[in-house]
Amino acid sequence: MNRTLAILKPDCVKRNLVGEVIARIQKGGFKILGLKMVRLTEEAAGEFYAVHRERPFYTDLVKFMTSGPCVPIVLEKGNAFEEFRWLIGATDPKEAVAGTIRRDFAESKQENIVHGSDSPENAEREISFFFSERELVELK
Ligand code: 3AN
Repeated sequence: MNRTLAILKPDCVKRNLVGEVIARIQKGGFKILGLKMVRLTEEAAGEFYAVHRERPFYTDLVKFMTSGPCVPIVLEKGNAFEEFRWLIGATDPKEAVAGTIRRDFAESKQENIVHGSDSPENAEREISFFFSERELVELK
């Protein structure tokens, strides 16, 4: 078992898709270890996406991620990050496989509903960005 971080992005919250997306995640066999709703500041969003600082879409990405509340969720499953990347699909919803969350709900490469960590190392770094260990439950 290992952990990954999902973020239901501001488009997901605004479009009232939080429940539907969480249902997909739970049906996919992921256990929820922690969940909250937060409004990211510009500074926090900039720090979270620091790896993309040089990319042309960075400013718009920070603007989008601070445009409303989002819902970070800590998930547990065997092979969590890879399995979750499969469940959400490619960054560009047009390229995402049928039945994936982004293919079914996302509107663009930027407004693509959900974030998923891209490695176990980044998952742990991203989890600690949003949650302290005492906020996470232990599943037996
Ligand atoms: P993913 O979320 O699939 O891991 P990353 O990490 O490459 O994709 O990008 C992080 C976020 O930046 C994406 N979720 C998306 O919101 C935004 N993004 C990535 N590529 C583009 C792009 N070409 N144009 C606009 N936004 C993008």
